[in-house]
Amino acid sequence: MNAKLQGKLAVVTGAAQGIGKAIARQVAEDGATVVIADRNGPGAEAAAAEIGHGARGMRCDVSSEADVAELFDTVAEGKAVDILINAAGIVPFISWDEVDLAHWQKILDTNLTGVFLTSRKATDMMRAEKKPGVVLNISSNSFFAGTPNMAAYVASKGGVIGFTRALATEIGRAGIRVNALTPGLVDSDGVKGSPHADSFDFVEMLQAMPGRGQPEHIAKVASFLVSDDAEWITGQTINVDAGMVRV
Ligand code: NAD
Ligand code: 4PL
Repeated sequence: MNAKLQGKLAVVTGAAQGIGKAIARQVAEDGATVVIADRNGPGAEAAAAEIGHGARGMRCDVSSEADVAELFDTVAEGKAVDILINAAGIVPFISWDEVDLAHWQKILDTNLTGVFLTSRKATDMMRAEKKPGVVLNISSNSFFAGTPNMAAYVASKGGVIGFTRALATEIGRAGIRVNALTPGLVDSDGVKGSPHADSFDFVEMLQAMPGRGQPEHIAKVASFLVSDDAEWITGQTINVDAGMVRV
């Protein structure tokens, strides 16, 4: 077993299914103790049981400040986690004519404010203990591509990249690294179950390499980025999309 994350405590949000779940599995296999935090509480617990390695599941809506406070205050009895991976997200398929303020707000609340809330709490706790730590935010290559039918989503994912850069700059002195990862289209549970799944078929033609992105493609890079092998990488956006966009 590769134990590059041995002894680390990691929170992975949105890990009841999809990319987050694959990341939780990979970091657990790489030695970390994992807490799966998801709005879907039973799903979080089921994923944790499936992954094993001492993984635990907790219900947490990342857009709720109270839920996020409760998560981090209970997860290690008030002690800081080593690793925060923000994978919780809503992936909409909605044409521009349908985008109203309620939709915009809902997407921003989870995809961007959720990243702020968890980062706020986790990095405050790390610094209180003078503990080095890592934050990894799952953005999307749709920010570079301007992918259609997801305007609020693309805006939220650009916000995540901007926030990643700013936080990394401010917090590097505390020994905390902050990076973003931008997947291209991935056959996640959410995408496979979407009534619009076929609408993304055009993406494969845009990739340099053929094939459909899988959650495991993302998980391997995520585990590297939160490991000490990436100790000199911070404030960066790592694109993982079979060469669809060249950043
Ligand atoms: P998915 O729908 O399969 O899983 C998303 C998970 O997030 C679900 O378990 C859901 O319950 C959880 N979640 C949603 N809102 C939440 C909230 N407010 N609080 C806590 N948990 C919440 O999605 P996925 O395709 O695996 O996407 C995971 C991440 O990867 C998202 O951030 C998404 O934007 C990003 N991403 C996905 C793709 C893709 O093609 N699938 C591409 C680029 C980026
Ligand atoms: C290229 O983040 O980046 C579809 C769905 N196609 O969610 C995404 C691309 C989707 C993407 C995304």
